[in-house]
Amino acid sequence: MNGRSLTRRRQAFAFDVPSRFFLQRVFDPRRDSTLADDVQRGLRARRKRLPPKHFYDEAGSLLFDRICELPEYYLTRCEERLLRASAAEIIGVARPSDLIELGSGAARKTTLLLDAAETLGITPRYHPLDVCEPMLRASAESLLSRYPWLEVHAVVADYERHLDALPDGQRRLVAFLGSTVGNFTPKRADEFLAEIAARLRPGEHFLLGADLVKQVAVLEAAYDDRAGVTAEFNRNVLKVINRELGGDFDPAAFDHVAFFDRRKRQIEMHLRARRPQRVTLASLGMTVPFAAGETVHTEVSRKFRRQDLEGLCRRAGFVPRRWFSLDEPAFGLMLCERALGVTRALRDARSAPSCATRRWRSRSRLRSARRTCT
Ligand code: SAH
Ligand code: AVI
Repeated sequence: MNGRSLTRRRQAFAFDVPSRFFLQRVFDPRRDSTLADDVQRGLRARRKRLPPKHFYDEAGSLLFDRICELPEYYLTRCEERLLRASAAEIIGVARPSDLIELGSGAARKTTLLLDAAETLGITPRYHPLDVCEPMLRASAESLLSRYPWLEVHAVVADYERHLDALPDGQRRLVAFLGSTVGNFTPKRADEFLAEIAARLRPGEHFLLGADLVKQVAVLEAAYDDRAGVTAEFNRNVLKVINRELGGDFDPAAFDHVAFFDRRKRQIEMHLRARRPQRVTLASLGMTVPFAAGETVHTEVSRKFRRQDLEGLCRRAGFVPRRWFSLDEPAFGLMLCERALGVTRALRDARSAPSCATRRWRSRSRLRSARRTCT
């Protein structure tokens, strides 16, 4: 996206929105965002934390796109290499009428799947789903000009709460790439995949791209690059809070910290206060004290082994069909088919809204109760 403002691109696009492009807003990030709740809970906690989805406003999405180009951040290049080698087989097995991509971002690697489809004479509709609308529009624009046959039905949604908006289709392939599954805790990853499986029909497919465990030095360099782009990405969440919640965070007063926890097999990103400070969040009427050295945990990025991914997919109700991997640096792609039978995870995911949805609903109820009381 070469750093150009996505909003400017969107304005240019608005003049020639082709009939092959549709955009559905399942939520309005400015109105229905969980940011206020997440900040109230996360910054009041004994160990302060913020969920990673709030990195991705327009600036954060562009920063992530720059991360993908960094020499240290091997993930995107590895997945790209793997997809280049395996896309024909993936598309040949899944034969999708609809390609749904969760957390599609710049959709850099989607072209490899669409190229393979084109070669095989398959013309799936593409459904990118992301919280970042400017990025959805920019990526759609570039895909529509590349593929004259393509229809793009973009969905602005929070996949943690809006999986009920998973587009329908005759024979869907749901892709979750970039190792974004690693940004979930183990429990949330289980719930999330089970919810996807519950929404697919037997015979439909799920493609999961995930980073694999490797030498600590390689992992840590990928999350603490020399140019400081990841540090800027990490601090971006403070800028989002300042803008959306009337905060007065000084991002320069926080250090970027990233390390690999061998036991949990995860990179952790934190922001560490350089000095004691008090931050005011005007819209929430809240003041947050920080001791020098105190941290806010902003992201986990779990690293997997093949057996971890197989277990994750099977527990959710998928049958792994193909495994593609690279050794150096290690990265894996698992193509699964939705199982025929109904597993316990599928029954649970179907009989109740996801835990995240339940948590969100009860928090919303709490919020409106609070509003009514004050
Ligand atoms: N899949 C792309 C982008 C990965 S970055 C790749 O492999 O390069 C993670 C993407 O997920 C971002 O585009 C971000 O906006 C999106 N995202 C993060 N949390 C989300 C959520 N809860 N719901 C929807 N999209 C989310
Ligand atoms: C989107 N996600 C998979 C990235 C990752 O590697 O966990 C986000 C990221 N965080 C720091 N660098 C990149």
